[in-house]
Amino acid sequence: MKITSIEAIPLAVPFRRPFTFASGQATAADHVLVRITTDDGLVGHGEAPPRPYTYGETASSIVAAVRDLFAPVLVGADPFARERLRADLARTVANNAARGAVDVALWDLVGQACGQPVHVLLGHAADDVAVAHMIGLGTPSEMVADALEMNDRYGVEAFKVKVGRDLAHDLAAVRELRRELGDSVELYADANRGWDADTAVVAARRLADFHVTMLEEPNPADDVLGRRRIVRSSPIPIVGDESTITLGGVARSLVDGDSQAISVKVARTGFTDSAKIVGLCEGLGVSTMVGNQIDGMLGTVASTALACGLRSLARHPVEVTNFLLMTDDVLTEPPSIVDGRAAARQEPGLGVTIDPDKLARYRVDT
Ligand code: MUC
Ligand code: MG
Repeated sequence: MKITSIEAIPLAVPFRRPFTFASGQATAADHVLVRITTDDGLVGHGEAPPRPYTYGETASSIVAAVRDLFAPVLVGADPFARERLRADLARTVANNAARGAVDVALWDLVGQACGQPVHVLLGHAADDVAVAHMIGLGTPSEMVADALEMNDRYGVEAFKVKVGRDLAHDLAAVRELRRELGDSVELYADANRGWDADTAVVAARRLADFHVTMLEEPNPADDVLGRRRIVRSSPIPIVGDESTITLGGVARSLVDGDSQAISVKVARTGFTDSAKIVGLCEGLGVSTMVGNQIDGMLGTVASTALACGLRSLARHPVEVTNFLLMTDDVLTEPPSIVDGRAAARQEPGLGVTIDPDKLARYRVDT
């Protein structure tokens, strides 16, 4: 099997409401659909969500990276040669979302060629996983209303609460969430680097008082000594997310003592490097969990497949609810969440079909 073409198609799908966090705000899904076609007629898909405030990529940079840097490496190659392709693609530094989407599309192709779903190829740890919902910044009552709706409507019982603003405001929101949701739900927090180290040291202790289980990216990890001070004094694990975006970066962060658990995102490390990161962390006794790069529907299907594929990831609730922000998308069948769980698709590859009318409606390159 040989790759004959690779396309990067920019899309624009409106959100129902903006999603806000300490380092930025997303107002629409300006994602890039990556489509790889082979000489035997198979078509694999991946989705790249640009997050300029986190990684510097834009839809235009993703289209250019796929077209100018990755396509010349991929056309003519065998999608099964994933290790060789990984090394070739890694010669381009950064551009993580672009490379992640290419890797997802390659696994989609391999799964289709083998007649196996991706989560089965990865290791088939589970067929479904518990879901976590990420609550964006807002007033305490807005944040509580969001959580209660996800709990009532979808049965979700784990919530990642965005924090990283004025600490009193963040603590008021967490207090309200704990009071309204009760003691049995899991709350964990993500500051997206919004605090300085002194604030974060206090925040970690106060959050633990509300039985918050983990704290993600409390401050910029580049504030090296400040970050280590937070890790040393925190009663709850400090999770690396945007500071741990490559295999080597995860290793360095763990060795240096900057993080104690790792958020793994298929949107930036695809399946191949996500699996390597999980293996590294397993060997070190470090917990991993599937995070969400404000993924669209295709990315959500991929994240669920990753979690169902690998046992360490299947253990913690998986962040796969952000697609609900989208008014629509290009898949014929949206992901579903039932009784707080998301199921892996059982069809070969990712099991997704692109709706041609929706693609024509939402693509912005014509
Ligand atoms: C997260 O976990 O930080 C917000 C920006 C981004 O790139 O990912 C999200 C969620
Ligand atoms: Mg995060």
